[in-house]
Amino acid sequence: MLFLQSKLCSLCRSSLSRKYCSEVTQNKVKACESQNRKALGQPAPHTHPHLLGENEVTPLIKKEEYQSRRQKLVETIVEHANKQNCLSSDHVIIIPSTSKQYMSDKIPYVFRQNTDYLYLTGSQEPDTCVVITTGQSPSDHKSTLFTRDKDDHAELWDGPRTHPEDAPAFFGVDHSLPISELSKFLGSYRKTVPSSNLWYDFEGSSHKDIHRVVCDYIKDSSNKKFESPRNFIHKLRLYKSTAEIALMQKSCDIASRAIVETMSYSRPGIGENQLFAKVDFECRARGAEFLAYPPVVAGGNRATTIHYINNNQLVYTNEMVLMDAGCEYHGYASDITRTWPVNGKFTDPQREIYEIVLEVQRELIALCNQLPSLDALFECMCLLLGKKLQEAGLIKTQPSNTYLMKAAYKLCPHHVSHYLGMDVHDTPSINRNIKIEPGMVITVEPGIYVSEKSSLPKEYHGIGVRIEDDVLITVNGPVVLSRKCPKEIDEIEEIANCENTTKS
Ligand SMILES: [Mn+2]
Repeated sequence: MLFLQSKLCSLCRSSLSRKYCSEVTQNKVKACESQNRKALGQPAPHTHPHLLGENEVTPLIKKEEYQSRRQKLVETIVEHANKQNCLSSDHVIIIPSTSKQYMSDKIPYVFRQNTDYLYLTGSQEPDTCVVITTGQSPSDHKSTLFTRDKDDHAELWDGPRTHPEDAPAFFGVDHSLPISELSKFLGSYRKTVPSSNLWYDFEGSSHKDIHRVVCDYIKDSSNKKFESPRNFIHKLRLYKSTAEIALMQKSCDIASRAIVETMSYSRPGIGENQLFAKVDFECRARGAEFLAYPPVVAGGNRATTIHYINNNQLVYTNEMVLMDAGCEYHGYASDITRTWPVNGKFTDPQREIYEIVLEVQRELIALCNQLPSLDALFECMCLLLGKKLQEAGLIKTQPSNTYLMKAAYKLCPHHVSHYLGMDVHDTPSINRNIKIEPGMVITVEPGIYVSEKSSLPKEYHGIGVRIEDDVLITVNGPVVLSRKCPKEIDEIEEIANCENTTKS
């Protein structure tokens, strides 16, 4: 409706006159107008107005939110240290980015940032680092962001980098220096503050070169105390902010729609690779950067191999597809599993197993109202599965709950839940024995896998079913973020039905 003029826009050179530009084009114009403002090493509001709003460092997450994350980290670390009666009241926290990884000579893997570093800075560039030093009180800590050195040749090949003169305004840090000055910076810090507590993840350092610099720093330092800040960061990451919840909802919406499209696209004889390609395409086409993990696309009895990711077989009629897939949307992961009959019609044994898993999954989501720990939820899954399998006559009748739980665990040998967020298995340093609380996002993913060696009757052999949803815990109860991905039998049969004329 707006594409009436053929005159070129004087600013963005698009075929639209400026007057008739749509909202999207207006954004593009804004980007063109600010072409004289230089590009950074990652999307910024002035170069990527379709992704970022004013003051956002990454989509939906503003500079102030990153500042408050660093503030909270300092507060919790100082509080912890005070309880431990540390000799020094000075603290230095060092969090490196990751480095680029190569699959072969000069051929990089897709870059993925160290999520603890990303959480605290919003910086998406490799070979960078943040150093946070505390002052008299937690509120006068200082954050220094180390950016990659200027390198005209490298920037010509790989694109612009964020330089120290631009970093403080964009990221909201106090100072910025080139990474080549990290060693000098730490050296002079040591001179001013000879004894301080160092918070750095020695065991799981994400960057070789930065690790070397930190090792040199502590070698000549009177630092007496080193501890990893990892668990403190994870404790913050465990509770999602409003912006993070919006991002996770969108990530779940995208993956839900993509799985529905894939279900609808499936037909007997299709390759698992085709279903993989379909879900990948549908996620990216909706704005996800990539899939959050190598998806499981398992036809027939391959579904009983929990981590099957070869995805290179064909799926025949009367077999089911188990798809465990999710995407990463601006740094936030979704993680959904659906199982459907490739021809759109469950066989009786498939339906029987599917119904048991679905009932258990629904009950477990309802149980989230009681704020159990994930481990408690796992025990509930074993017991519920055991009881339902017994009712169906699939396992021996025995009064003992322990027996039922053991028998169920044989058929579902994985945990029922993990935390979800920036990483698929998010905040892994947080124990699963703590009670869940509002603000956390968890998965609920019971399954039944009947291998060919199982003692169950032969007609069940080769059936593998898992149903996985992503659940936000709120004060008003659990909210299923992946609710747009259907899981009821009739809905699934409708979508996967090959005869369905509305099927695209
Ligand atoms: Mn999962």
